[in-house]
Amino acid sequence: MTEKTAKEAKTAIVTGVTGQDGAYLCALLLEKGYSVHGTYRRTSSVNFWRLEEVGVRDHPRLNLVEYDLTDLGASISLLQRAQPDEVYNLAAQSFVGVSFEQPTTTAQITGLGTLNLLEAIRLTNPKIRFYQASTSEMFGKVQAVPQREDTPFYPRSPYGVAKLFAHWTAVNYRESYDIFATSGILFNHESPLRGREFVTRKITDTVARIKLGKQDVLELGNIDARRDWGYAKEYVEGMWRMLQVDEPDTFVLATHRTVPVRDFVRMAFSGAGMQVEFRGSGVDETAVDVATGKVVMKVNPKFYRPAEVDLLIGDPSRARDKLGWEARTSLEELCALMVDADLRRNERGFSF
Ligand code: NDP
Ligand code: GDR
Repeated sequence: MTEKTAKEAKTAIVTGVTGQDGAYLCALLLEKGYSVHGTYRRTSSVNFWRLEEVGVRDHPRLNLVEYDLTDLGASISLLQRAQPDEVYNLAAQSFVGVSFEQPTTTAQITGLGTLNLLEAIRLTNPKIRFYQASTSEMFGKVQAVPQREDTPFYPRSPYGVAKLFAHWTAVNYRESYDIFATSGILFNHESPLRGREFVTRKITDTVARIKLGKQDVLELGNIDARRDWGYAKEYVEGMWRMLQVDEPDTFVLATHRTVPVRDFVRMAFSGAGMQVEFRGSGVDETAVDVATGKVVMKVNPKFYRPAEVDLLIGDPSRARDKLGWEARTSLEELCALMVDADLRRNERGFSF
């Protein structure tokens, strides 16, 4: 895999550039010499804080474009104007919890939105290379451990179902129209840029607030759920690699380690210099600060989901063999860097 010279510099579209992965991927592509068209949605108060955090908000090769994935016409004109070599489709309604409350919106953005982009590629320039942000949520009620590219899918949420539609649409466009449509089945990946609604960041941000005396208790849902958590910055490198190989394919990116939410809670408190002890079980389970005897975490059933994904653990062998990609940062290191970032933000008095 060779770096492109400035003369051969490519153009990429990154949908969802305001999100966690969008910001890291955008920074990576700019570093590699790409021109990037990063798409964001028109809202009354657009927020580019992640692009600011990765230092590319005003980069001369970054063009920020208003775009909504649900609009086919907008997808066609986006491609006609940008003339990209590569499209990374990261835009989605990506929060599993909300997908139960807004299933139709989720299906329209996360499912049909992907179809719009692929149709736009088919109609304008089938040579464009396309990356689809697929997910371990497609495995849902898991049919095998660990999960690989050929493990049967069984999604457990409207989000998982919508992503499965998008995944098969990408495979179908690959097989029907010879489009370079690659699907990366990524397991959970986190960072200080993670949205605060997701469990790891909710934990690290709240632990920082508890440590600084700004909050008393962290409230969580199902802390028995197990996830395979990696570092987002490394995962976007895997996305890029997937579009540099000769053939489109499907790849799992994961760490091959699974940890319950409860252990991440313990790790985060420990990262802030606090030791906690878990007491009770089920809805009555709490975590107590050993130094003070105060309850610092409790379960609130309001955060339970109608259907849960209990256990995820991925087998990233194909990515290692074909892309030379491997997760490097341990969960302990990742948790520590998230806690540190949230301590600093909360000390400064604000946190996104
Ligand atoms: P985020 O939720 O942080 O970002 C999602 C992005 O999609 C945001 O920029 C959001 O814009 C944008 N978006 C939402 N709706 C639309 C729309 N209708 N039109 C255009 N853009 C829209 O997600 P992540 O960065 O964490 O994830 C990136 C992708 O990877 C997502 O597709 C996600 O489902 C998938 N994925 C993520 C994993 C993870 O662990 N992070 C694992 C596997 C897959 P706005 O800021 O306006 O809301
Ligand atoms: P997930 O991530 O659903 O795996 O989807 P999330 O962090 O939301 O949940 C992980 C697990 O933690 C449990 N949990 C809680 N979750 C949240 N958000 N808030 C809580 O208070 C809480 N308490 C317990 C959840 O029930 C779940 O089991 C993420 C998203 O990024 C998707 O877009 C992506 O596709 C998948 O990861 C892979």
